[in-house]
Amino acid sequence: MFTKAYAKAHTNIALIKYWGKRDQERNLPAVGSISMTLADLWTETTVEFNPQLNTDRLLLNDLQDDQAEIRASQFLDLIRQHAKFSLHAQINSKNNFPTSAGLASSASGFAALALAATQAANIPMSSAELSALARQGSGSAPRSLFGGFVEMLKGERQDGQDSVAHQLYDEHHWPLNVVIAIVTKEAKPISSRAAMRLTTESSPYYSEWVRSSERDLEIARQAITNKDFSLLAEVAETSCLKMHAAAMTANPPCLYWNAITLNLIKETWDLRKKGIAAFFTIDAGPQVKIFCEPSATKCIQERISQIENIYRIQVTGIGPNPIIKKSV
Ligand code: 2P0
Repeated sequence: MFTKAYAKAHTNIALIKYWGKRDQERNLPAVGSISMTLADLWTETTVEFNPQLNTDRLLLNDLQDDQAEIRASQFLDLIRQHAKFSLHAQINSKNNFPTSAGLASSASGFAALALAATQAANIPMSSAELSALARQGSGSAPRSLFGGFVEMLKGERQDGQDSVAHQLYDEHHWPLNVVIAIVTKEAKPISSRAAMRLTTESSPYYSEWVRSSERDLEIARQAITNKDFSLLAEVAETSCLKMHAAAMTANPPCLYWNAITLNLIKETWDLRKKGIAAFFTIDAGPQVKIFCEPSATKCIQERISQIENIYRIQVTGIGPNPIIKKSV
């Protein structure tokens, strides 16, 4: 029995980064990661399997997008294989934030698609199974299956069944804010997937990146448990800088930063020296995300709005679990 289903999943930002895969084909991460789910950035997706369709159709932000449609259809193939049926679906997906601005739309996008599609196909899945499914869409997507602070395990098994996400703490544990500085509207020069591959194959720092990640995860878990902002600041910036150092030293180099990114890094360090509880993180793009204690938000916003050529600043808190509804 097929129905229509809706899911809303929030995007997430990694504090301890995922970069590199131990298995390309199954999309298994080489390192674990820890993220914070964001309150105000989300994807809403409806999926309806329909016997009258002979291909999957996707509307992304009300527009046709051939590339995204192919990726979504390949993802639904996994569900069709699992459930042994052959129906195609109409998918409508909307982000309430700019889709290609380096704000992890693939994380919330594939989390929402996994939840809505399995619900619409009436396939009961455990949390671990959902994680494994979402991971095959995007490595950061399992983290968006939960609110609050989330850890994604790299796992050891070849079939990837232990490479799953789980919630460390919900969104009430430690309210933090993120000030997101969007410094360009341009698409990233190289996809995360391609850059991870280059880094794995050619960076002399890659093995050290993988080796040292276990310790970073341990420190971050401890910092979050104890709500120790200084410790989290130190380990999150270290993880981010090591990830980018490994990517920059790939051949050819994968450099995501621009001059404004560097200005924002220096500004964040300057603020911290002055006693403001703030630290930065940067993903596969030049945007800078500044984590802070809520009381520091206004000051940070004011300071970074003085920096030239910032295109937009958005502030968000820590977000909840996804919402899933049947028959909308
Ligand atoms: C992260 N990023 O932990 C890291 C940090 C970007 C930088 O996960 O190839 O789109 O689909 O598994 O999830 C972005 O990579 O990569 C990412 P795939 P994904 O958030």
